Amino acid sequence: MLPGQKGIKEVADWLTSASGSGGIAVLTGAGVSSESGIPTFRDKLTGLWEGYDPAKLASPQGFVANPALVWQWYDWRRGIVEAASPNPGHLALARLEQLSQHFTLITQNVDRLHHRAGSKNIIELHGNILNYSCFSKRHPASFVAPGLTEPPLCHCGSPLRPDVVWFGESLPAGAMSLATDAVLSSSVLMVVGTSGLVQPAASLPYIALEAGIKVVEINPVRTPISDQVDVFVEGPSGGVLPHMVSLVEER
Ligand code: BV8
Repeated sequence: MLPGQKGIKEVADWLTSASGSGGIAVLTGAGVSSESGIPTFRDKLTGLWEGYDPAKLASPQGFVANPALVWQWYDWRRGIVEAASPNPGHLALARLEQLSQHFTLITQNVDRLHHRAGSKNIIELHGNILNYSCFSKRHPASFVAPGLTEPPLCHCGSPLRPDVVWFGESLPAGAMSLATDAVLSSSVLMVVGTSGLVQPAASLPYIALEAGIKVVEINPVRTPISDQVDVFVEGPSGGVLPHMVSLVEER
């Protein structure tokens, strides 16, 4: 049997027993949305933005240096997100949650596709691109007229920005401790579609490994944790996850 296939059956056994008692935690990154047509952070961004460093645009410094450019970059991304649909990988994770007594989905993604796929217990570590915030509060998408080419001012006088966590900004209060607790109270952590480069989210698999929790990684490309996890399944999440969850449903 191919190692990948053997891994999938073994993981299905672990998920079946974890769904009953131990609990399942999942950490997702941009890769889980790539089959929905949303560019990941570190693949080449096509079109107008080629050659820009996303980490520079996704930062307070980048916004202050060129608010119109950052505003248009997020407007472009928001358009892609709004036109995208959850893919079979998102749907499989929502199904796995229905099959599990204790299930937490921790995502680095800001596209809300897990919510649209039907997942319920979600921790968004990096915010939500469809909303806005200013330096004092959150604002819903409806607060801003479409088609602007630079950030409008909030009535508090500060410029509006996307409601996401930029590099150099702290995560939402309590998000990391909630995520860490969810990982430590599970018997399996699935790490899906992340390059494992962004902290502190990237520390979660190591926390699980330290605690002796089984860690399963799904990614078409090996990452810094691939040699340390219990099972590395090489493949796209949109193909691997539905197959894995169908094996759990058969048991
Ligand atoms: C913070 C929102 C306190 C914005 C994002 C140590 C500790 C703490 C902080 C740091 C630290 N070291 C450095 C830092 C600073 C920084 C950081 O981590 N820098 C890195 C780049 C070195 N961290 C921070 O600033 C964080 N804040 O800790 O506050 C602090 C602050 C400063 C200094 C110290 C402490 C805030 C980080 C949040 C940044 N915001 N997003 C936006 O979206 O515009 S992060 C951004 O990257 C996205 O959320 C993205 O999801 C995330 C992580 O990337 P990935 O999801 O992994 O995506 P990537 O493209 O990299 O990889 C995609 C993967 O998918 C690949 O592996 C690919 O093979 C795979 N794939 C492709 N197709 C598929 C697939 N997998 C499965 N199926 C497929 N079909």
